[in-house]
Parts: sequence; structure tokens; C-alpha cells
Amino acid sequence: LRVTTFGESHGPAIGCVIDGCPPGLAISEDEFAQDLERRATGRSRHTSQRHETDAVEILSGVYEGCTTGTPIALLIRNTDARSKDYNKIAAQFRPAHADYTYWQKYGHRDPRGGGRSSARETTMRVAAAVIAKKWLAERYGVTVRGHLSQLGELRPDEHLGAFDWNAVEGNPFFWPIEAQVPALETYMDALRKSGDSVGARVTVVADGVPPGWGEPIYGKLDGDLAAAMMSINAVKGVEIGDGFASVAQKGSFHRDEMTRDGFLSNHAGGILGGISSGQQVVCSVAFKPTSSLRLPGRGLNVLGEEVEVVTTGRHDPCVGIRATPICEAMMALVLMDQALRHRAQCGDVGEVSPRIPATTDKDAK
Ligand code: EPS
Repeated sequence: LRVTTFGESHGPAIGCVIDGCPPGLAISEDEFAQDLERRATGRSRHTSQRHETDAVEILSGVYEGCTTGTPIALLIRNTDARSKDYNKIAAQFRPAHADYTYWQKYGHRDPRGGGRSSARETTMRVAAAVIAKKWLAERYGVTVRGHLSQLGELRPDEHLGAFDWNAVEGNPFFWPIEAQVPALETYMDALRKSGDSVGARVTVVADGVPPGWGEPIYGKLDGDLAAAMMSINAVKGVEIGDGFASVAQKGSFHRDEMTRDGFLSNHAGGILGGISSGQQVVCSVAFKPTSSLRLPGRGLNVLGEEVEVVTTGRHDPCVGIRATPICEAMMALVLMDQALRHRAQCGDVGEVSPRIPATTDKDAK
């Protein structure tokens, strides 16, 4: 499966091409709306107030409601781009923004709303993954879901309530403990007023992944997941399972012991040697604080002179708040790709050698 996106945040449209989807999957334009709405700006006062319609047009690869096996092209027209600050933005570099490295690389400025470095680009990843999520669910019963697992310094506090997947869709943060949501609202209100921004962490979990997906060395499932998550704008870190916490663990703790009823823990995040173990696949992703701040900072202009940079406009004080559907999307796209590759080499699930029955794990958080 190959996916690429095109378009700029303030260009006429954004889009993607999904190549390699098998034929015969039923898909309609309406099916994209729900996940696109979950990712969209303007869902709450805590995100950018840009209001895009995000209506998907299917341009190719689908005939009479089903995928044909040819490249699927999806298009969304931008409807709420505003450009009043272009002159100022084009002349300066925001500290910590990609506009500096884009300029060093390409030698020119495209000030159209951050262009490709804008969070707008992630819209098409989510759209592409609507197809992957549906294919994985129908073909293998695999589901992918995520939640915010840290907002700035705030972590889920189980003294306030139990972790609950059902709570995740009921608040604008994708937070799993409903009783803690008011504290997040207060935190974000203060942050927004201060003109600053903050980072966040998203955890994504795939259930139902059979053992055997992923390649042992080149094309490891964890390697592909890390690359996919890192390709999201503003991502600075990726962990599989216990990730960096493994550094301080003893082997006797980290190893996931096995019984006939399944693994007894999941520190590995469902991947051993680059190949899925049959447990939940668990990945968490670190988003940096966004660089477009109302607080003045020292930057350079295109002449190399030092300038004071202040960014106004419709920016996200925490882009991680909207990132749960984006991380789910990248997990689903990688899993679909690995499923197709596994099928090509080893046949379908259960076709190769007897396997130990799949395991049952406690829900990961
Ligand atoms: C973004 C800035 C804002 C956000 C945008 C990402 O857009 P604008 O420059 O038009 O004010 O609204 O996010 C989206 C439009 C989106 O769909 O995610 C940025 O600087 O990255």
C-alpha cells in the first residue's frame, strides 16, 4: 500500500493518492465525514478556529461504490483559508518552525498558511486511513483506536476516575478519564490566554492484529510505525510498548511471560523482532509545542537580520489535542500495508504452520 498527499494549507485543495488497495471494498464519500470531523479545527475553543467543510470527493479508483484496485484519489477543497499576514510571515522565520529549514532547502518562501508544514496536511492521512480502517476491520476484525495520554504536564489521574475508552469520544481532548476533563479545560484556557503553547502525547492501540505481520529486519512493523508516526508534522518521539521506560527495567520485569492462556503482560507493545505477536499493538507519540506563539521570540528575517517574531492568527496552542485520529490513521495505514505484504509472502492468516492460539490481554492504556 502506498499513500502520498498533496496540497498546501492555503492552496486551492489538498488530496491524496492511495495505491495498492485491493478491489471490492465498498466505500462512499459520506464514510469519510466522521473521522475528518474528529480531527478538524474548530471543534472546541481549544483548537484553531478555522472552519473547513472537509468534504471528500472521490476522483478515481472507486466504481459503483466499490474500490477497483486502481489508485484511489481523494480531494478536499480548502474553503476557509485567509491570507492577511502573508507579507509579514514571508519575511520572517518563526523560531522552531519548519519555514526556516524549508527556506534553507528550497531557497524560496511559500507563505500559504504553512503550506506543507501545516497541520492541514494531516487531513488527507485521516481520509486515506478511513479506507485502511474499514479494510482491516472487514478483512481481519482489526480495530485501531487512540487517546490523548498526556497534555503538557497533565497525565491521566486514576484517583479521579477509571480509564474508560467510552469517555474518549465524549470530550474534545480524546481524554480517557471523564472526571479530569474540567482540569484540562482550565489548563488550556490559561495556556491560550498566556499566548504560549504546549506539547502532548497520544497513545494508539490496535486490537485483533494476528501474529505474523511485519518483517524481521528491513520492514519491521515497529520500524514502519516509527517512520509513519515521525512523518506527522510536529512529532518528536515515538515509543512502542514501554519504549524509553524499558531502559530502567529489568529483563525479569520487561519480558512478557507466556502461558497457554496467553501472554501475562505487554511491555513489548505487541511486537517481537519486528513481527506482531498477536497481542495489542501499542504505540505512543510525542508532539512538540506548536511554534506559532503570540509571545515575542527572537528570530531571523530573510536578510539574516535579527527580528522579534510574534505570530497572530488561528493557531493551535496544542496541536496534539487533534492528533489522536492522525496517529490512528498512521497505525491503520501501516497495518494494512503489512497485512498485504504478509499475505503476499506467507498466504493468509492460518495458512502457514500451526500457530499457538491468539492471546487475550488486558486493555493497554
Ligand atoms: C495551522 C494553522 C491554522 C490551522 C491549521 C494549521 O490555519 P491558518 O494558517 O489558516 O490559520 O487552522 O489547521 C487546519 C486548517 C487543519 O485542517 O488542521 C498551522 O500553522 O499548522
